Amino acid sequence: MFRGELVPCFEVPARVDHVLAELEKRRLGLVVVPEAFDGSVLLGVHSQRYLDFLASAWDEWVGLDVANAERDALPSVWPVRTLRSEVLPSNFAARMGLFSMDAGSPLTSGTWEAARAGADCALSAAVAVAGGERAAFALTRPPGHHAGADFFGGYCFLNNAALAAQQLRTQGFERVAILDLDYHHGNGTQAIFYERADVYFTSIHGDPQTEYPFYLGYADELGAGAGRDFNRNWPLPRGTGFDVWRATLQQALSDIAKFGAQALVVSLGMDTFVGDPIAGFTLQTQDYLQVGEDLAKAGLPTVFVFEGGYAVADVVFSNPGMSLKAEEVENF
Ligand code: Q9C
Ligand code: ZN
Repeated sequence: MFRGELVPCFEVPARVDHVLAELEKRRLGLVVVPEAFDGSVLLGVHSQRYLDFLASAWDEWVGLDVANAERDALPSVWPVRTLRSEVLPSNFAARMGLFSMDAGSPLTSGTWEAARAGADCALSAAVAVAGGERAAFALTRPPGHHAGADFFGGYCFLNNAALAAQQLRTQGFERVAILDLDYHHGNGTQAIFYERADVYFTSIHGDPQTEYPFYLGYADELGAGAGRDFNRNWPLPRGTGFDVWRATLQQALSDIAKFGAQALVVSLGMDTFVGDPIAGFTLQTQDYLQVGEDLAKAGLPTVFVFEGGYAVADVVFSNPGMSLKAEEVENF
């Protein structure tokens, strides 16, 4: 829903198809299908009532009217401020609004299955890193970082990066850092860990004064309770280029080192790219090589989780020099 009309979604399957095709072509590493996790692992991050809603939402929607099978479900009413959000209404539209944050993230027939598969992908990457891999990239969609413990929005339903971080905690990493590089602030991930000292969250993003998700992501959000000083935001103005962005990245990495992180989860949104249709930074293709070098220098076991990035055909790497040679692939 955009300006009163239903418009095509930016978050489309082709995003992942392009990246996967390029990964296979350039042989950047072993490509594996994720394992399927038991649904109970999602409770490490999300509430039971939210998961129950998501799992049954499509069938409920079609149950209201068989014609709904041909149209997406969108929220139309929300429990803002003085309205009650602890009471679970039986009305479907009321529950849809209770569990959502915007009108730009429709539910469609495969949403739950796709979100589950995306979460499986992030969890599998975390398991691989916990098992000794230096890094693993979870090629997920839908993305996850806007999804909170009990709400969807910003094209996100299950918080893949939060699930990966929680999995690393469960598998013995005492201190885990999440570095969110998507153009949009990772409000869901921040909120999930806001009162925890064991997971440090830091994000570089467009200033919420002008950029989605608007209502979170300011520099004065430092964490609360036991989590005080374990949250740090780096809002930057629309139009920010690579020099300033990279200097900010280095500050964020320095804080992650001071925190004493034993593992890193990178929310890898590629909507920082200059050609992105819904974002405002101006990073260029070759800049991402330096981002990779900076992240490598952090020297931490790392789970990369795909987030946004909507310049669909350009989001893949177009530098043939990046491909590994056959013997390097063997050693990957
Ligand atoms: N006219 C992620 O990048 N607003 N989500 C779009 C388009 C929502 C982005 C407005 C942006 C959500 C994961
Ligand atoms: Zn984004």
